[in-house]
Order: sequence, then structure tokens, then C-alpha cells
Amino acid sequence: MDLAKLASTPHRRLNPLTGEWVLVSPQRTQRPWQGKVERTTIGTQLAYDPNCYLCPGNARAGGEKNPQYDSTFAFDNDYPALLPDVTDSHAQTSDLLVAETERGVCRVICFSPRHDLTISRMTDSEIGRVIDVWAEEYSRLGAQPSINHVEIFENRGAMMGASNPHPHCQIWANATIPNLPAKEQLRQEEYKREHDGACLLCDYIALEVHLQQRIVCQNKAFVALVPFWAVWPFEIMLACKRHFGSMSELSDRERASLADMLRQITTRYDNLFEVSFPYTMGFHQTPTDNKAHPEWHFHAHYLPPLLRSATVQKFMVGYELLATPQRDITPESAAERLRTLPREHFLGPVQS
Ligand code: H2U
Ligand code: ZN
Repeated sequence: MDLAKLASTPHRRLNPLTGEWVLVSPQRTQRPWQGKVERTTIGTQLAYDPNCYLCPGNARAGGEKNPQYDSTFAFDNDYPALLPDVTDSHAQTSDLLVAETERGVCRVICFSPRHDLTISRMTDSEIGRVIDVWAEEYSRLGAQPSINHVEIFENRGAMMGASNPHPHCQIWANATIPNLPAKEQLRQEEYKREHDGACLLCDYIALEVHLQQRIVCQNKAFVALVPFWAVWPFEIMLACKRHFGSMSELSDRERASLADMLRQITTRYDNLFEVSFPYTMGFHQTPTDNKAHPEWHFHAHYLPPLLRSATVQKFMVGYELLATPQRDITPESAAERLRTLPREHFLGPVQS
């Protein structure tokens, strides 16, 4: 394929993980960048906020009190979207009105006791502790007979609906495989069947590492890239280089590599517009349904809303909500921008 020919022409690209298309309109922005970059001042945040319901020792909104935790801390969500003890029931009055109960567990994980530290500002060993807790939660929740899928995700920043600046993520673990992971599973299975047992993401990563057009950063065990089919302007996919399906299969070295990548990606994001960069990120990994899943390749998606500056965001509206997502800047130019940013955080070293 001659991508150069498409670089200035409207075209669509296929997401092989979902089977969906994205419309790319590079002619709308011949230059990779337009407009000025507005800086927003980052208010000095407190290391401890007496009014924060996630800080150590404080009362949560539901009335419970957090312990004086000194590293990563996980608790049951006080306002869970899913409940563990619901009686099975299925309602279907026709093929058009179908409903069934959904069972599950919701957890909240505070990354650090420090109210002001995002992943980008934590040390690799502090991030390593977060990964340990993720892996423990994935295995423990996944081992429950009624839990067949564990989704670990972070909403970062008010723009993404995060309810509190204290760095935290959520886990929703439930009985059925949710829509997107189910689609990815189907496509990975199909690819494996049609390509003599090969893995879709192993093949894709090898191609990207060879082409060097959309890589943002990589280390021994992981690679971060703007996918060929990215929908969000600065979307990133983070994937392991070795083929394995879940966090419980990470070796110690791979955990350290993952911590390094999580910090590198979020530091580059913060540096892009010199702001605490908002995003939704989450992991896609083997369902915990007790079946073999040789098709699954462990990865994460970062879906950030910002487009041109700290305040100018991309909206998924109009054609995108009704038809197909669309982007102007190409994934290649987004990757180049992210790749060439400094590795050190623009705010400098963290004050203790
Ligand atoms: P978000 O910032 O992504 O909304 O996640 C915060 C979660 O924390 C949210 O799901 C829960 C909310 O229900 N929460 C508690 O469990 N206890 C509290 O005291 C407040 C918020
Ligand atoms: Zn706090």
C-alpha cells in the first residue's frame, strides 16, 4: 500500500481489532499543526487535601474512613454500577425487548497516598506497586466463578468525567464479556484461524516496529504507538512484545518495563500541551471465563480528548456519532509529535 498517496486524500482505515472503519481527512490540515498552543496554568496542588475522599485517613462519601495507607490502596466502590448478589433473571417479551441481570463487582484503586501525583509524576517503583495491585485484583476477582471479565480503567481529568483529582482508577468485574473486548476477541480468534495460528497483535506490532512510522516509544518488553486506525487525535495503544494474554503472566522484568512505559506515555502526554493531560485508558486482556484464550494479546488503549491545546478538544459528534468516526491529523503526524517530545516532565522533578 502506498500510504504517501493517501497522505493528502480523504480515505478510510480499518481497525482490525474491531472491524470498524475510521475516516481520515488529512487535506483539512496539510500541516501537522494549526493554531496557537494555549498554556493553562497548573495550580499548585496539595500533597494532602483534607476535603478529598480518597486521601489517607479521610472519610469517604459513603461514610467509611480510609486507612492511613502509604502506597497503593484498593477498596469496594461505595456507589457501584454492578452488584455481586443479584438473582439471575431474564426478560424477553419478543426478539426486540431483551434484558437480563448482570452480576459484578466495582473497585476503586488509589495509585498513591499523594493527592497531587499522577502516574507521570510517580517513580517506576511506585508505579510498579500499582501494577502489582492491578495484577492481584485481576487474578482475585477473575477467580470468582461468576466473574468472567475484569476491566481496569482510569478516567483522568475533569474533562473525562473523573470525579476527583486524586490519582485513582476503577475496576468493573462482571459476568459477561463487555461489547468492545468481545469484538476484539472475535477478531483475534478470526485472525488466528485465518493466518495459521498467528496472533493479530504480534503481527501488527512486528509490522509497526519495522515501519517506524507510528511508534511513540518502546522498551524491551513493550511498545507504544498511535494505531494506524486511531480515532482520537493522540490515541495510543500500548502492547507487550511477547505474546501473552493478561497481567497475571507478566514477568518481574516485564512489570518494570510496563511501569516505565506507563510513565513515559503519560509524561509525553503532559508535555504535549504542558498540562495534566486528560484521558481514559484501560487494559484489554484475557477474559476470566476459565476457557483457553491463545488468541488474546495483552494491551492497553489510551483515548485522550485533546486536539490542539490544553483547552481545544475533539468532540465525537455529528457524522461521528451517526456514521463513522473521523480525524484530520494523521496518526503518523500525531505519533511524530509525541515521539519528539522531551522525556522529562515539563514541571521538573517532584518535590517531596
Ligand atoms: P471516577 O473519578 O472515574 O468517577 O471514579 C471515582 C469512583 O469512586 C466513582 O465510581 C467512587 C465513585 O463511585 N467513590 C467511592 O467509592 N467512594 C467515595 O467516597 C466517593 C467516590
Ligand atoms: Zn486526595
